[in-house]
Amino acid sequence: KNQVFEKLLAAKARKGAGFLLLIDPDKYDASGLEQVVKNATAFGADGFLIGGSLLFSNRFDAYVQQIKSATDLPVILFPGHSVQISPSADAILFLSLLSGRNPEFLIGHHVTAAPSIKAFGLESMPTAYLLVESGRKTAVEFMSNTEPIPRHKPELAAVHALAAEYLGMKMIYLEAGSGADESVPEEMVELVCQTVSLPVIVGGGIRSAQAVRSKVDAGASFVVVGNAFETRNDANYLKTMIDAAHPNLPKAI
Ligand code: 1GP
Repeated sequence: KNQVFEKLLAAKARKGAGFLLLIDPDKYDASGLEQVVKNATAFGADGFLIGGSLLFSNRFDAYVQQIKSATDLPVILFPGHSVQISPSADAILFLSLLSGRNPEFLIGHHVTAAPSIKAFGLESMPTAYLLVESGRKTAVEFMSNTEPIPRHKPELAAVHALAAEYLGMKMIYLEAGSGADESVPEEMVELVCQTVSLPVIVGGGIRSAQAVRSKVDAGASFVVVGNAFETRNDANYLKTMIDAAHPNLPKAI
């Protein structure tokens, strides 16, 4: 029970922060998928998120199995929709899109998904998903039909995060959206981290080791990167990005 969550917290405590690789399986071919999972595992990533805003092909479960067989790190569902649930994963980020006011993404999909989560025995990690304005409209903004938090209003993100903590959620996910023009501002990460005692995940539009490190320095417990590796298949780049999320390890930049 809560094994994946405990594992993530332990990694964060030991390494200073953690690195999660987001995989949108539709963006990789079979050998590319296996390669990036094996490389990330070898380079010390802390887990994999699988998901995206668009529907995957009907091979979703096969993709999850393929990832599981290439790594012993936690494989965590990051569903853009309640159909993205697989019995082969270890856990699920049970996301509530708290920054929005669309009931389907606050509770609707959760009710649809709950029986599968129970039947599959997936570990559920209740997570407040806060979408932050990041330039051009992102897929998650469009698909969820919600308004993101203005990027110059860190105090709005902080009060949403506080409400999440009082609702009993386990983590906060500050999301700029996959492939975002601009990542979540450091001032916002910092204020959210000062306001709540929950682990804060930051993702969306992070493309450099410096950007990874500046989110960690602002207080992020976990940094998520996905898009950057879909467009740049470079093992050394992947390694540098992972190292940047681990300030307590000797290899860190
Ligand atoms: C998206 O936060 C994740 O949900 C990661 O974003 O794909 O832009 O790295 P990128």
